[in-house]
Amino acid sequence: MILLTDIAKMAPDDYVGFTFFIGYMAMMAASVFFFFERSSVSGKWKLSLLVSGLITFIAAVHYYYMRDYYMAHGESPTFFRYIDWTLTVPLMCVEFYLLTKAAGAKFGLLIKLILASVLMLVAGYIGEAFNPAGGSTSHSVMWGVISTVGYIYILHTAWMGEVAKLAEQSGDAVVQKGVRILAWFVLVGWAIYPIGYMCMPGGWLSAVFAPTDVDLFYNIADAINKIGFGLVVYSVAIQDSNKAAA
Ligand SMILES: *C/C=C(C)/C=C/C=C(C)/C=C/C1=C(C)CCCC1(C)C
Repeated sequence: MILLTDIAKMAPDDYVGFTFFIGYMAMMAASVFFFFERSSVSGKWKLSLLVSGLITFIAAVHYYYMRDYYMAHGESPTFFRYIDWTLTVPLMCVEFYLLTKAAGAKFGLLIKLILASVLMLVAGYIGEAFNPAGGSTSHSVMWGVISTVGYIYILHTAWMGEVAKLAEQSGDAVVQKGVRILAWFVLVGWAIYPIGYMCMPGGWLSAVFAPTDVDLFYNIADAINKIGFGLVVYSVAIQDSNKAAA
């Protein structure tokens, strides 16, 4: 009931609300696509597609709640946002691990990537959720910088570290290209998140953007990264399955 009255009140220029609704639907549609397409790829890729579908499905469920939270309170659903990321970012690390596993990726690589994402997200959560009323620049910058350490570790691993080296060693052009595109997602797509973070009160961009614009950036970034990542993995899986069948 609350939901229906709030939808009726949604302003035509509520872009944040718009991206919550469209983000929810896009994540749902992408999940259906990845789950169904598992039957089109060869056995060794089915787990990767399942993970792609889980990432967008977990996001869809969180968007369902975040959308309503935003409609009811008109503020950022920071708590749900970070639960979503804490589940989905490690699953994106699993995608890197599965792609390079055939080339010899060790379980330790996955653990290191997950620890770096936990650092990135816990620091980001403290930065946002415990930002003093009215906003504190020193608080947001300090936790933002700590979070960036985790981000740079993942970025480095994907571009120059273990993931990049394993892709190189695999001698498989399809996997190499896939890993390279995912590394671009981490460099460009993931860089949208710190921009959103800086819109919060006290943040470096708070003079230019409204506090709710945090969610505008996060919603756009989530759609690009979660669905995009899954599509890259899907394209690698399809190409490799066709190659094997030929
Ligand atoms: C599906 C969700 C994804 C891919 C989320 C990624 C989130 C980040 C890359 C967040 C990074 C942040 C920083 C690098 C500094 C400021 C705080 C964060 C958490 C927004």
